[in-house]
Formats: sequence, C-alpha cells, structure tokens
Amino acid sequence: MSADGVQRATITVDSYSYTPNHLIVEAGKPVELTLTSITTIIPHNFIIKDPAGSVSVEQDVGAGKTVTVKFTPAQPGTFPIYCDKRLWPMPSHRDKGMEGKLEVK
Ligand SMILES: [Cu+2]
Repeated sequence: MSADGVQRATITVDSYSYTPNHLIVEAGKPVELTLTSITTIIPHNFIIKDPAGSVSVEQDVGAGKTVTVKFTPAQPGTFPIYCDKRLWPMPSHRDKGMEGKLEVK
C-alpha cells in the first residue's frame, strides 16, 4: 500500500489471462487497478461482482488499451474476477481461463 492509503496494482490483460490473477486488499480502503491490455485485436473486460453488493466493477479493456478502475471494497470476502466476453458459439473468455480472484481482508 502507498503512503496515501490507496492500494494500487497493475494487471496485464492478455488472451486469455490476467497477470497477476490473485489480488489481496484490505476492506474499507480504496483500490486503484491499472489494467493494461497487451492484445492486438481481441477486446476484453474486467468484472468483479459480489452478489451482496460490497464490490461491483465492470470495465471494458480495449485491445492495446490501458484503463484504470477505482473502487473501495466494503466487506471482507473472496470474489471472482473474470472476463465475460464471448464470440458465440465459442466458449467464453472466462471458460478459456480468463479469471482470477479478489481477496478482501
Ligand atoms: Cu476476454
């Protein structure tokens, strides 16, 4: 964590992976993630959803783009990270391994 209390990480987005794919953060403190796509054609996204609503992130990451997402996880828990893009009838990107987890302590 940095001096200003923001929990920052940079994630490389590729077809079909996030690196790193396991994030550990503290509840109640802001998180800032820089998502850097290294793909040349395929667009991806970055989703974290807690059914109970303590985390809700949905960010598109275009091919070759870098975007930043900010959120503050309210509650401890472990939440899936995934890309839900798919080109029917192919498997979804998540099914091809594009997933990870956010662990909130
Ligand atoms: Cu994807």
